[in-house]
Amino acid sequence: MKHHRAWVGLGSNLADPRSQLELALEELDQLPLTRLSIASRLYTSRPLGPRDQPDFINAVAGLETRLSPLALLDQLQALEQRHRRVRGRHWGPRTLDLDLLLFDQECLSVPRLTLPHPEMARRAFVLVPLAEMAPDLRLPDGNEVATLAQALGDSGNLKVLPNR
Ligand code: ROI
Repeated sequence: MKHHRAWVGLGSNLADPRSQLELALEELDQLPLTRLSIASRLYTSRPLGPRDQPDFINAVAGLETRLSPLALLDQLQALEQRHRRVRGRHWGPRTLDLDLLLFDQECLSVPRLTLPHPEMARRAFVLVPLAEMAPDLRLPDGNEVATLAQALGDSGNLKVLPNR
């Protein structure tokens, strides 16, 4: 079975977001046929979408996996459920959000999953942590992560979270 490289975006703005993310990173490393190979620093970011919600903590993780994209998605969704993610208002606050951003250089569009993640090139809270680890990484369309991140400037008002 072949190894794949997957990138996952993590976000939380409820119920001690820093702990949600720190625990989620450990749990990603425990998923079947998967290990965490790299994690970005944690960032605080202003909410994209409705403003009347707490700031988010965001990070990105690089996984090595032998799962298929949909099997990995199943695992990520089960992990979200274990954090008792409340599915409330669209684009509202959440305890843990895991977005499958990239899976090798695959382009996929099925009802459950679009790869690359269709919003990632517009989201500073995804591109800035990703560029920290993999500036030379390119999306399947040829765009370089660092270039996309620079183009967004400081739109998400991202700040590295100080260590506790
Ligand atoms: N805004 C920020 N800053 N970070 C997120 O992770 C995030 N996730 C979301 C919405 C509500 C769109 N806004 C966000 O799902």
